[in-house]
Amino acid sequence: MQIRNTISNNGQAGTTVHGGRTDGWTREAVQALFELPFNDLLHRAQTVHRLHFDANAVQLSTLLSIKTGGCPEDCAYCPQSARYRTGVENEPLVPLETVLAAARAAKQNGATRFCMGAAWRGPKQRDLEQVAERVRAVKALGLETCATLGLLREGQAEELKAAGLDYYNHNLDTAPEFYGEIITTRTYRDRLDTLARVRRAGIKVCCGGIVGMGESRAQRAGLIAGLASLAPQPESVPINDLVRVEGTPLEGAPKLDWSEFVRTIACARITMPRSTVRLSAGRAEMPEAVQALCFLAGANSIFYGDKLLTTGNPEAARDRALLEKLGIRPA
Ligand code: SAM
Ligand code: DTB
Ligand code: SF4
Repeated sequence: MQIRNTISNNGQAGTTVHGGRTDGWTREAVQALFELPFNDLLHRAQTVHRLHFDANAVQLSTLLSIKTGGCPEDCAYCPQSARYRTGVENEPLVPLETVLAAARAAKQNGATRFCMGAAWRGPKQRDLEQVAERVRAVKALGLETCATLGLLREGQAEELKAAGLDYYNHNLDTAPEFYGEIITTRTYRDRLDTLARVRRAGIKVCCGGIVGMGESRAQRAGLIAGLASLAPQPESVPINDLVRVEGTPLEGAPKLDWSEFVRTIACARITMPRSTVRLSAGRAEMPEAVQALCFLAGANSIFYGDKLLTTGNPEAARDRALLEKLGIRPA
């Protein structure tokens, strides 16, 4: 009964309120959302979406891997871990001018945010200075800046903030009890600590996860509940459908049914009504109709550009055509 009350309340869970934001989503309440009939779930998600956003606008973020491969961590999904033979080589930091050229091209193509990713456990001091230089330069082009560099130590987030970093991406990745089957070299707690440092430094939080790693529906609900319970909730929530890369331990993970992916997006939208929900990795293999359902379920951002970090993404021109077909304005 409690769950019914919670989910019939237009997506606003009712237990704890911080600064006007609700964050009391239990895993059980999220699981009850997952179990709604598909049409009911989408209707609810779209209703919540329209309370807080223009339903016909989608934000465009372009990714660039500024430091590829050779990562010491063991994330089972990741082609950049040095532990797996995936064909991704360990490369040096991309020079400032190359980053700037990519950022200019992204802006020219209509992206509003430029996200720089590095395959590090976390940045060393020298790394951080070099990233700060790149953040300053990208920001000066008039783009929003985002970085994903791994775990941050005390003081590092402040340095990034001072350089003009708008967002820091650091994902919870999955439910706490499934986490240990995916990553052993950093804990869920480590991730929460980095997120707290980002928040304290006044940088906006981009935090999401991956589905399709062999987790159960209850664990997908656990991921969403974990994200929704962050206080304040993340400004940006990337939902990735696992890109199964040959050579990684998850290369043979069973593909998640499209309807379950759309449900995950809808649950993120309902539980994090004011967050931007990004339809992230996995679009290269996703039919346009499924992407359209994700927008209907409340996704209002995509990674835009021909490449994610090391894997493919739909061509920018195709994405522009898709948005045009749906009457969606790039934002
Ligand atoms: N090394 C940093 C870290 O892990 O914190 C930043 C880069 S890492 C590649 C950023 C995120 O990309 C991961 O947390 C994960 O959610 C996502 N990701 C990596 N490989 C993926 C894959 N094969 N499919 C879907 N998402 C993936
Ligand atoms: C996020 O959640 N997804 C992006 C971004 N944050 C950095 C990364 C997706 C990576 C997919 C695999 C690859 O291209 O290497
Ligand atoms: Fe390294 Fe990040 Fe890949 Fe994990 S997800 S192996 S930390 S690059």
